Amino acid sequence: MSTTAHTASSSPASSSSSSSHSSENQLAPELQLRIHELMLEARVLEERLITMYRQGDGYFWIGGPGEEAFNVALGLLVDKGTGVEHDYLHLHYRSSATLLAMGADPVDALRQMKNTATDPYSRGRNFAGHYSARKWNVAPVSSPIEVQYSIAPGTAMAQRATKSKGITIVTGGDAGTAEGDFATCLVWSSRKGSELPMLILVTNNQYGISTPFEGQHGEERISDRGKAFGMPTATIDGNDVETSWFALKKAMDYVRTERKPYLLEAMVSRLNGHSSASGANFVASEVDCLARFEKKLEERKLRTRAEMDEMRARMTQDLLEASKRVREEPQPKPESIWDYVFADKNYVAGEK
Ligand SMILES: Cc1ncc(C[n+]2csc(CCOP(=O)(O)OP(=O)(O)O)c2C)c(N)n1
Ligand SMILES: [Mg+2]
Repeated sequence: MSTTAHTASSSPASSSSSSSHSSENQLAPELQLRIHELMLEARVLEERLITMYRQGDGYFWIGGPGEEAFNVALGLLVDKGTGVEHDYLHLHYRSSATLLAMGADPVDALRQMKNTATDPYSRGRNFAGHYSARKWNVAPVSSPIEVQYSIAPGTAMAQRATKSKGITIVTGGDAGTAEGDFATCLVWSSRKGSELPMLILVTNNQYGISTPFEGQHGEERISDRGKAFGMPTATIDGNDVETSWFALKKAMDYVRTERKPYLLEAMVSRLNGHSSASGANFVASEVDCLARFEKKLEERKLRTRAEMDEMRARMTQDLLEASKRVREEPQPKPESIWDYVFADKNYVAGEK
């Protein structure tokens, strides 16, 4: 796995110093503990979703075990809110940890798995990991892969047109970058004089369902493609919490300040295979970012193994109980089938 960080010759704005950093390469202890808690919660949530699927409380599972280090950092760094003044997110179906880090209730993910009418993301209409949250500018996650890359320039254009401070963040997998939408994103975000404030992310787990990364790409790194469009790029070890945090911070600072695109590729793991279609069993041969971070926390004497085990047991028990409650929640009524097909209000014109 390539873990080399590199930056294109066009120099991005340097990361501003922040109170979240306790040294050059280490985050402040409280932030490390918060990140760990969120990573653990995201992992336990995905384990519960897989169990629900296996027990017949859902039709399909897909999610993000193996992307927690990168995705939690992303969620914590987002400027969340509604409208152009805040960041827009065009996410992937492996983004659960980002949503949790932004403050989402994990029980809502169970509701989506069970397709209840109480599911706030799709009212029981979509499957696991397909988030959508107007209050935080999270555009609906799409099952057809990669379309988010050609949709995202739209919100970035609105941010450019209104001279707002928000940025647009788009993320997706490595295999999907073979599709035209990814090229569309690079073209539209980088037109000279009309550059867009876009953080373009790729989480590279080196698989597209069952197709290995090897042999699919002419370029050495996916991020290298951004160089042809004059944007700063980097490929980083997305399994490392601090590498992810500092790389995201640097890239975001650049996009926020320069109002231009940045392409960041994170090498991550796919810890439970592609989806329930491939069994969703744990793949022990891949790097586990959570286990790696826990070892670091122990070495740094920030959290003991016993404390982490206790946290995991408590979170597992809480979500088990929540899943039982969710089972009893109502399913969407048949007569509601046409709801949400079209917008019921003209939000663009300001209708509330
Ligand atoms: C347009 C489109 N083509 C094919 C598929 C089937 N499909 C679902 S996931 C997937 C692989 C995606 O791989 P990647 O982009 O690397 O994301 P990952 O699942 O590895 O995170 C494919 C081909 C799809 N959903 N949409
Ligand atoms: Mg992939």
